[in-house]
Amino acid sequence: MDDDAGALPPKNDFSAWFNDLLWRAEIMDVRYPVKGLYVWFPYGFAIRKYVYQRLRDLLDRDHQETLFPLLIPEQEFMKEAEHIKGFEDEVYWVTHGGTTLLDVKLALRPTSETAIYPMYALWVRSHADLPIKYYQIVNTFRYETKQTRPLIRLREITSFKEAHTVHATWEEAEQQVEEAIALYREFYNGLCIPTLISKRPDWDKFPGADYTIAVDAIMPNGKTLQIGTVHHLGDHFSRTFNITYEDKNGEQKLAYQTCYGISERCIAALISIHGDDKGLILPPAVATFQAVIVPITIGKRHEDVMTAAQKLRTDLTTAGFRVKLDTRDLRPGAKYYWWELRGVPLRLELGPRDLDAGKVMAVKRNGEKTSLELATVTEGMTRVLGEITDTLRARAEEHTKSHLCNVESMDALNATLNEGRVAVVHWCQQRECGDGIEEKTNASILGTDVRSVYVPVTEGKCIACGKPGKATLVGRAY
Ligand code: P5A
Ligand code: ZN
Repeated sequence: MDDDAGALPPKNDFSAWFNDLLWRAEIMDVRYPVKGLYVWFPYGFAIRKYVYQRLRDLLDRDHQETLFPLLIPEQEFMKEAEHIKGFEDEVYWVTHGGTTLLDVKLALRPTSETAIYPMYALWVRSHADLPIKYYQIVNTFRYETKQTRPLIRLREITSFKEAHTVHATWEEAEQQVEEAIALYREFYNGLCIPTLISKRPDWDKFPGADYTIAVDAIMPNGKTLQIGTVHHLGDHFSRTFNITYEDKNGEQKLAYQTCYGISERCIAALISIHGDDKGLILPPAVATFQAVIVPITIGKRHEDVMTAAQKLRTDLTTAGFRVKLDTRDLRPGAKYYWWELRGVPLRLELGPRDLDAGKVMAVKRNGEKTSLELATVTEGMTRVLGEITDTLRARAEEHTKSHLCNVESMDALNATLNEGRVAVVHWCQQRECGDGIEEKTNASILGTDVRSVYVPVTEGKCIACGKPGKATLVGRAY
């Protein structure tokens, strides 16, 4: 990478900071010559690997991983009316095989309901087959017309985790929605990303769903990013695709379904929420390297220090840490700068004096220093990495708390949004008032029934009409 091309813009110039950091920290290259498609650098792809491994581990507790085809025949795609309406403007079509026009057009999956559910219809026979809880992690394609951005709004979503479940009753599907929300909460807590979880208004639910629960994060500029959704599909798709089962009394019954998804937006949130003016800050759980060892060698102690640094690396690697030993022929200062930009949580500086004292200097990404005993270095690492995680989580929570504001009038709402904050208002849940609020503020109603410690469930007068209303999040969304 070319580190000489000026400095990273400050984080308060968020868009510039984000775009610049993606290439400087070697996460994504945005120069691929198709709009909305981007390339993962190996360093960024390693972060993705650790993030998605956590997601897999959570799902694997009671889901099974599967893999469906990318191409969906037109007849299947066109079966569910609401779903088509929601996606028809976003679908890429494959129309030719070589020079031959295909008999049946094939859609590149924008999401896989219409690929998976015809197969579920074949697989589900009796109540004993239920519930089904499968997921896949695949690329999906959406011809997005809003401004595309790396990791945030892609035309090829490279890392789409979609889970699709089938249940005997509406209530069991509702229970699954709750479990999926709990799972996403745990996932994001592991990434130290505070979430706002709420029920989307009816006009903003997933095409073909009974209702949608969304997970939003507040980005540094106060805009919200939808970083996951959980949908109760009722029997909309099971009717269309004929997913039925024989119940205990031998009767044929319609099944009920849910689906829920997360994309690489989780990594956009991770980078944005934790980073600072110096660059990336990665939580140890998903850092490409959890620590970098920088040997400080001078004169004739070079060999000693290098030998000790290699031993340190071996000890830490054996204990399960991801560690990089930076032996490049660069000044230590240049190495510090390099690894700070790339967000490594801990730097281990090892020089002759540390060595003689049986110690190594551990410097956290925020500059805090602690001296660790070499003899018990793995315990020391565990403790310090734990502290780093706690600090990051607390810092992110503070950001979220300070970007939420209770608002009781339209004027105050506009002011709050313009300050880059997310508002909590009361809203009567009527579409008319919702449209009014959105138009007057150029913002979105994110949702009601907010599940967040920062947003108590309250009732009050609708800020548009004065009738009784529920606590509702309003924000400017990506
Ligand atoms: C749930 C999984 C679905 O597609 N079908 C299977 C359901 N829901 S969704 O809300 O449309 O998408 C799930 C999540 O994916 C992210 N997302 C995107 N990320 C990057 N670029 C895009 N173009 C994009 N579109 C959706 C969102 O986080 C969304 O919640
Ligand atoms: Zn109202």
